Amino acid sequence: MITLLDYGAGNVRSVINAIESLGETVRIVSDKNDIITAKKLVFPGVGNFGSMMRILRAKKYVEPLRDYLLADRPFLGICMGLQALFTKSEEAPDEKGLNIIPGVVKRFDIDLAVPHIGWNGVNRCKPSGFFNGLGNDEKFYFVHSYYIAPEDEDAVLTKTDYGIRFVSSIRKGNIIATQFHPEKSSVAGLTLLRNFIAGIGETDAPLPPIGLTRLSKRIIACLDVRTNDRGDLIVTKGDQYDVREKGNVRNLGKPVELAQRYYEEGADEITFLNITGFRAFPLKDMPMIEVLKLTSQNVFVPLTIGGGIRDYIDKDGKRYTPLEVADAYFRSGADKISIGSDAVLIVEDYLKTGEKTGQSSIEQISAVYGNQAVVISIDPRRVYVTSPDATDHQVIKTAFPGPGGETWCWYQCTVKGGREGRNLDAVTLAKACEELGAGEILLNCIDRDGTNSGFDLELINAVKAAVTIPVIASSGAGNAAHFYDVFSKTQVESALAAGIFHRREVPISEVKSYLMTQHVEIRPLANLK
Ligand code: 1PR
Repeated sequence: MITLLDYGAGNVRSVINAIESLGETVRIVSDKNDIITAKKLVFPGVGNFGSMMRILRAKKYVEPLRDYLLADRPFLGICMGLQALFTKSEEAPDEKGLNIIPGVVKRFDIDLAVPHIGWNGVNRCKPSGFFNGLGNDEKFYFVHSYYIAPEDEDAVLTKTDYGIRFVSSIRKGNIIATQFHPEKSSVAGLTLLRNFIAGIGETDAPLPPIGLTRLSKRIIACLDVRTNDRGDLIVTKGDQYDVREKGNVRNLGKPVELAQRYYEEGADEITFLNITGFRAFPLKDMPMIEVLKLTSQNVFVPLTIGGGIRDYIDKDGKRYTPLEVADAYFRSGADKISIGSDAVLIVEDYLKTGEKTGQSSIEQISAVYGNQAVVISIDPRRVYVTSPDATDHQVIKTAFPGPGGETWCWYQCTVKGGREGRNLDAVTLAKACEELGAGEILLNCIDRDGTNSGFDLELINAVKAAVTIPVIASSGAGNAAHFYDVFSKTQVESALAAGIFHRREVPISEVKSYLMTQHVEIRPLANLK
């Protein structure tokens, strides 16, 4: 029996599912006695250091946790569960950590995108049975803006490179904790969990040589989900956002089954977009909640869910905040939520006043779950102009002139799945969302969507240059070479595709194999057997 500390933020369901998939049962801590009586304690978490410590204090968990750890009983901390062990964090200078390992949690101050999101390697600094069964080139899923800096090296188990070399896991007696997420790291991560459950022994295996670890470019499979006219929940795919063919909504499969297939084929992440989520209250019949619950039982890579994350007032006048909608998604297995239409409306207001209200969905959700959990999905469409002076928007010079020979264009943000254009450009939107607390941009392009003609590199370069958070390139992938184009001609961290995967035109394995031949760093295909 594994005891799991759930302090209320983050995707604990994935950790539960991962542990249960290994044949263990999980008991969730409901009061401090559960910590005292635990045989093996797992403490996962994402989000904000300050809010985590405040919750732990309010629930009176701090003392029993410290007692448990000081008694050197089996413990696995994940992400915030690692950072909590330290003395303090730059993220919340007024809060004290558990101070089991002297040291500070620091914010990345590097020339690369922050958060550090994706699959990176680890350099082992001391032998440990925790890594039994794993090769040296395994990659694990990271998502964080802060890293631990222990005062001494005694407890350092692994280090990872991302702009600097930072400590990516620690071990002190029976206490082990990782900055990366084993529960989201496919088979390699499940192996670590199995080793923890079995009891981490020692090992005589020699330490592999220390090398530079590299963050992989991520390949993301995207599932646009909606109900068809018969009321079935299906994966669909549009051409420039038009999902109907001969009047019917295109049906490309079932969401849970397709997600499972992409996991097995080596997708580094899976995104579900509830494309008609703007119409109805998403918590009413909760189809996406069920999809997430079922998918996260067997899919151990990060899951993002978008569509309909905003404020709601139901027919009885009850108000639901975006945070409540997001809470339901995180509890059901999502690691990140994506906000589309609401982000446009938020930024329109923000630009009018220049003031952050703290009330928007972006601010509310990032304050609790951390910036890395908030993705902004942008649905822009090209608008040509004759010269930069012809508009107030951020323009780019294009190598693909418009119908009247125009060589300038801007990218108009849309809401409601491209149905309504707004007076806001994609570059300005992305910048403002970063200021408000978003952690990643999912950059679609309506002109390229479903066309198989390649990513819009001009749009991608313009947005990427405007932000310091990671950007996911989306729309237009038609073959493996298009992925190489986007990774070699832009600085994006990841690329997303839908149609070519759904129609089995280009499998994920082909994309990855091709990128490997071109020396693009990618996560090797998982061996799930
Ligand atoms: O506005 O917060 O409710 O979110 C709605 C979400 O649904 C947004 O993220 C929006 O992008 C998405 N969406 C709405 N309508 C459509 C539609 O297609 N009619 N899908 C839609 C957007 C775009 C991609 C797609 C890529 C790759 N789909 O994510 O998967 O373009 O496609 P390709 O590789 O086949 O070219 P809210």
